[in-house]
Amino acid sequence: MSRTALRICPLCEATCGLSVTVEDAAADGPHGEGGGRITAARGDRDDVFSKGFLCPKGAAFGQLDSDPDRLTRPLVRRDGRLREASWDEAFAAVQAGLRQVIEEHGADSVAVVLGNPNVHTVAGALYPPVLLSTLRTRNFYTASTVDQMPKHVSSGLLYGDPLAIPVPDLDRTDHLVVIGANPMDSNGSLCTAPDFPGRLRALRRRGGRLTVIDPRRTRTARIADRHLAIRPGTDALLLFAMVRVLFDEGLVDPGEPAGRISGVAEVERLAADFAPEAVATACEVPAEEIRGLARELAAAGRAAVYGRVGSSTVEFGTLTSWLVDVLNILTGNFDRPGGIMFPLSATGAAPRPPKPGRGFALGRWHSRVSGHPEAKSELPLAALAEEIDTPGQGPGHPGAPAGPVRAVLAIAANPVLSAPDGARLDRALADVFMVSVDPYLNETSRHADVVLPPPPPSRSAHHDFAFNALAVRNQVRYTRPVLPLADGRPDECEIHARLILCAGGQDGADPALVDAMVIDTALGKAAGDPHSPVHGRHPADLARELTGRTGAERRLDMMLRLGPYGDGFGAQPGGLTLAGLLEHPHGIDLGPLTPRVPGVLRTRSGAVELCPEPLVAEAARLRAGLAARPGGLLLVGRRHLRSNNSWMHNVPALTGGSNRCTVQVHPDDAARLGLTDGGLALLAGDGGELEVPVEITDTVRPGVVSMPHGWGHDRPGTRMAVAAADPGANVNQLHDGARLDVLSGTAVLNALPVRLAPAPEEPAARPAGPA
Ligand SMILES: Nc1nc2c(c(=O)[nH]1)N[C@H]1C(S)=C(S)[C@@H](COP(=O)(O)OP(=O)(O)OC[C@H]3O[C@@H](n4cnc5c(=O)[nH]c(N)nc54)[C@H](O)[C@@H]3O)O[C@H]1N2
Ligand SMILES: Nc1nc2c(c(=O)[nH]1)N[C@H]1C(S)=C(S)[C@@H](COP(=O)(O)OP(=O)(O)OC[C@H]3O[C@@H](n4cnc5c(=O)[nH]c(N)nc54)[C@H](O)[C@@H]3O)O[C@H]1N2
Ligand code: SF4
Ligand SMILES: [Mo]
Repeated sequence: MSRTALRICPLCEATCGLSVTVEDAAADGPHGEGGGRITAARGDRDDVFSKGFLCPKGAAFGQLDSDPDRLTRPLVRRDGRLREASWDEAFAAVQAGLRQVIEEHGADSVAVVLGNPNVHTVAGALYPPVLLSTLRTRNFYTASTVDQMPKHVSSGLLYGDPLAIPVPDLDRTDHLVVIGANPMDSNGSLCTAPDFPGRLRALRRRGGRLTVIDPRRTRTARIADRHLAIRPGTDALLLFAMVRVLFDEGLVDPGEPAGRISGVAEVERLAADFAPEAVATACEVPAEEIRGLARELAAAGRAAVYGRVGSSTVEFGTLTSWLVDVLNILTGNFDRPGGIMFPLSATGAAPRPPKPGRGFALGRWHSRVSGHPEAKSELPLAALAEEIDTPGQGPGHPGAPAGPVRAVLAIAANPVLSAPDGARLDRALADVFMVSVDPYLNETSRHADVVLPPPPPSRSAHHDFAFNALAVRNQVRYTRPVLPLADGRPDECEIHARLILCAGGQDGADPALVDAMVIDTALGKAAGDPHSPVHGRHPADLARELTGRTGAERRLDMMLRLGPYGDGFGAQPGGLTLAGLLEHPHGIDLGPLTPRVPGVLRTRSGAVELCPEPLVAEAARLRAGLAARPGGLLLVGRRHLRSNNSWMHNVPALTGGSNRCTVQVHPDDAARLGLTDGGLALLAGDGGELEVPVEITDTVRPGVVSMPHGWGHDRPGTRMAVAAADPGANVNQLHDGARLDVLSGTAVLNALPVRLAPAPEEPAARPAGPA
């Protein structure tokens, strides 16, 4: 019997609605899942946001969902080998291992590592904050510090809230400037917009302009009106020069929010050093192009500057992320339709009267070994290996943990491939007590003492807690699991809840207690808040009103009801509730983005603080480096439409074709270096060297080479047969982990100096392989 069901795609930030064909089966499926499987996936034409769009990854949802290499039972290490165990045995092992480390070495000796899929799962949104407050460790690491942390820091400094990230109002802008992003392949990031390609085409159709700044002629650059093939790592210079042009030519006009912005004159003084002529050589972009772009931005009715990974994972990532917003603000494109705007998510905080906030602090504590400042309570993922493998107390950095990390809880994370110098982390992880919450036995989880596999997405509920706060249109959608769990198998929320109990030494207690405690605390807080619609009501009475089949659903119901569109537990009749949302399986459209300043601001002054002190210091550092002009090859990354970071190379439908791990080289560089297309090259960086097949293409500019990340699936002890058959090489082995954007602790993954030569005839001795 087959039927169709709806499911939001969890595979990238676009959050498309899928209509899946389900083949039900009574018994357990072939791989120990509950009965049934997904046999096809199409775009849901009635989805209020994605309107039928889907990409090749969404189309492969069924294959990805029923990948036979997915783990179905927990694994526990006994006598050095990972063996299948019962869930109770696995959690008992987790608690014993964690409690021993905590009791002997203290709370900070446990590191929590959260990977990217946590922003795509309900469990990843709801439980890690509780886990962290239970563990109370300063060793907290996430994929943000190999990704968007610079944007959090810049938002924290500008707006007082690191989570207040304005997004380009794609559907209403007249000129979009894309810096270091390739949404035609990535489907967009920090800008949730199903059918990003269609939205870009619509921009062109309505007479708007698209400018792309990228060292590669990406698929996004190919549909643009203007492509500036900048020298990698120099965007801060180019953007500063644009700011200078705006001031020089009297084009600064912040518009409506002007009365709420401080520090404009200070920014003008900072920009004085960055005339277009002064930066043109370093950026390898003619001064007139820079001037022209600044003028066009100021002249556009409604324009938005948008920067992503290539503007973030670079030496001046925070400065660049800040300059993106500065340009939007100075040209009057901040917080207005067609510019950059703050979404209002259905589970976010309800708007309240503006008041000065607590501001945003950096460096409240530091890492032990290298003294990296925390940012948003996180330490740099690039520093995890040294925090494990360096003994002793360290030189006494302020607020640093007292000793090394001795246990690692990795949830949906594969840092052995995604972080710099994975080989070092690979060795270090072998020596700690480790728990992985991961569906695969991969390069990272193979080191775990306990692996806790979550069920596949078809058997998980879905709501985009994270991405609705970054979406180009306000809307809300929720989908329940489309297939049942196998008997006794916990969903990922229950896995997280039990992990929290283990961390607190309470294994065996009812995991529902975790949700009950969160609900009790949140309702207590709301009841005590004079601005809340439930002010003065009894938390226990409110809790009884919550609906939902699971603790996570009850929490969603609570957040919706207290949120900006909520029913306020009856105070706003007709407002959102979980029950109401379930009546709209294709979602509820909540309208276009609306201005949110000053309500969204949390700075101490209550204003947008345009020129924060830490960035003044960074600007000085940028200026100091302007004179030096290192030549040589620079490495940048790239993403392939049919891939996602490190974990989709095991899905046959997504492999092959142009989705290959090659080093792309411009024909001029290839000729100069004696490289041939398809031949092997030796690529070397600070951290190591790799042999990689050469792909000669003029889509990379001269002086730039490009390699994708997430490859290197050739380690023993993994269970990903398809990926292992075409393993590729791990580009992050070229990075030694020492280069960071200093303010945010984000690894420099783009604009890395590298050397390239034909590989020697005899295969070179490879860098030390996996243990
Ligand atoms: N050189 C270079 N390196 C990069 C980047 C780059 O551009 N260049 N990009 C960086 C970026 S932007 C990011 S976000 C990071 C990503 O870094 P990571 O988050 O470490 O990498 P992923 O490959 O996304 O790995 C996710 C892990 O989650 C598991 N997983 C998948 N689905 C689920 C699920 O539903 N539940 C659970 N519990 N686990 C699941 C996968 O099996 C995998 O082990 O990589 C970064 N690394
Ligand atoms: N298909 C696919 N989709 C994905 C992912 C994936 O792996 N595959 N990963 C997901 C994740 S975790 C994320 S964070 C997003 C990322 O989404 P995007 O940021 O759109 O993705 P990238 O393709 O990494 O784009 C970065 C671009 O920056 C360019 N670049 C590199 N260095 C510089 C520089 O110094 N200056 C400028 N101006 N440009 C530079 C690169 O050439 C590249 O084209 O994508 C998400 N979606
Ligand atoms: S763009 Fe593709 S991977 Fe991303 S949510 Fe949509 S269907 Fe899924
Ligand atoms: Mo990312």
